Amino acid sequence: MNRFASAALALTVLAATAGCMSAPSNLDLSLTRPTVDNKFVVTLQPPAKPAAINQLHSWQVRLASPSGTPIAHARIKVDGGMPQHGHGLPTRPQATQELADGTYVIEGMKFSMTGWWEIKLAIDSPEGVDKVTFNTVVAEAAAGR
Ligand SMILES: [Cu+2]
Repeated sequence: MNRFASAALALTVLAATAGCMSAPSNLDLSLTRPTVDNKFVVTLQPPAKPAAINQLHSWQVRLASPSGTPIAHARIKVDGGMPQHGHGLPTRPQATQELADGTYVIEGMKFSMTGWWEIKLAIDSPEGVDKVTFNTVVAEAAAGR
């Protein structure tokens, strides 16, 4: 094998390794999930149009009991980050409004790069305290504009 061929091979191996750092293929991307202790069922609603990288966007969270009763007057703390990169969210999103039917608005969401992000919600309500983690994959397509 000549030097050029082995360099090309090394590059191929490098590309394959970088490929492994893309989001795990078995990620649970469900937008409706039970909380860790099954006190609530949480539905996360992303913006209608995927937000561009480094642009602020709002999400909505719908909070219900396991039997479907909306949970009002909850406080929701938002945390998250990229598990594969070891960094958190670039902003500190806040639940700023409570709409009807246990729906809350989260403002200040921002993704600074493509890939696998976790969105972690800590819920504190008159019905109890619990938490839930959602996975979201920010795709290249969303990064375009
Ligand atoms: Cu990252």
